[in-house]
Amino acid sequence: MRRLATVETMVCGIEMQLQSTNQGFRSIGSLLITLSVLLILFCSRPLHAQEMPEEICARPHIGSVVEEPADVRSTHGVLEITLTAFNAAQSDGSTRYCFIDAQGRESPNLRVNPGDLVIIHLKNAITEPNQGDPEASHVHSRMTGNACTSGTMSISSTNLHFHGLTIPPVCHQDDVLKTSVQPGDPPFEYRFRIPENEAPGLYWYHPHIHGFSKQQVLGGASGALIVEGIERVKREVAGLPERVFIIRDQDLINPNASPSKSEPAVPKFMIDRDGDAANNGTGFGKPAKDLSINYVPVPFPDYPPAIVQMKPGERQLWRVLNASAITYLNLEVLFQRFPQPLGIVAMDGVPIGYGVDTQAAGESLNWQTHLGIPPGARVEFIVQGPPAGETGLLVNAHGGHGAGRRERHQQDAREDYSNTECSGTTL
Ligand SMILES: [Cu+2]
Repeated sequence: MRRLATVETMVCGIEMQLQSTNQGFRSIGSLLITLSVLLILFCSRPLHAQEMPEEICARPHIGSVVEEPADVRSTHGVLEITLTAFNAAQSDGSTRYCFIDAQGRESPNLRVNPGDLVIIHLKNAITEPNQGDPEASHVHSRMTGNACTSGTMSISSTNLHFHGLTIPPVCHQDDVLKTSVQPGDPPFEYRFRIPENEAPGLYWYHPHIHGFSKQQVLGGASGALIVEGIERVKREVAGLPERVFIIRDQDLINPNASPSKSEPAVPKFMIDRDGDAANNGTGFGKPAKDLSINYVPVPFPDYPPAIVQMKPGERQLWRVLNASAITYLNLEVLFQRFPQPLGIVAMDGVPIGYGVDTQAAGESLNWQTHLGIPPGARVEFIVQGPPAGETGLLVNAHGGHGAGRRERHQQDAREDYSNTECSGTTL
């Protein structure tokens, strides 16, 4: 079992009481001011872009409160946005990738309605990686100058795939075989219409440069796309606060940490060239990848959890995207170590029972205590917050429940994997 996040009840309401109390009791004012400031810091959303405006692909600190991606909504039937692909080499040798809009928002949620027109101006600001890197010179074909027919697949190329949307694989829509935007190219325009009959739910966007998708997705190049209207299909979610959680994997932040005996040992046949596709471990006391939730890293070996805040006992709709390159998730929400019921509303952007029986679909939730989510997949579910004063845990439960269950889950996951929309790659 690996922790991802603690689920904590919010204390924001106390902030106002302390401030008003502070005005009335000047003799202990300094203490109360300190308390107020601490609570305001605890309750307010961290503003990473404003804290570090100069940092490209800025990421929250380990142990941060999980911040939702910014929402960009369509207006009058049109969602128009400029996204720029950036990369940023890190001192540990890893490279971050991200999409940033004109307002500086990283990997925003794109919220659309069926029938909407989507216009994305994609710019490529990726800088060349180290010269001499054999992967950097791994180019499948020469640049042509026309992004539609380029076919250039290199580590500094970019394009967009709209994972799950039923739009045509043609240039300016969802083609990823030829479409490739190079650094210095003029902005490339994506222009397509969300089908009127697109199921409401969670989809996502990421670059799909063949041979390099994995590095870019591991680096964080991904974001959510939400087709609105799920509450009209599933009335149980109407009025619920919703959260968007994007779980990504990345190379180990502490690759030199000592192997841990609590990490599961994986049979050799399970270990592939990525280390281990199920991310149960390399077989040597370390996981293959670290995970992050909305970019808050939760690294091996201590897994210091990110913090998810909820009101006590509050029911919320969690829209969880596994934007990992290789990692299969088996999520559980634990209160006092007990897995809590999670009411599945939709999988892979399609509400349960959608299109089968409208009446039955409108009233059906699928209650489970753990959720197997292969790379690229999405699960949307209702979760209830812990009681006041209690803290829950969001965990990736691989390895915590005995080998039998683990192997069964891996089989399930591997079967699911063959059904993901991006065939032929690890995504
Ligand atoms: Cu995909």
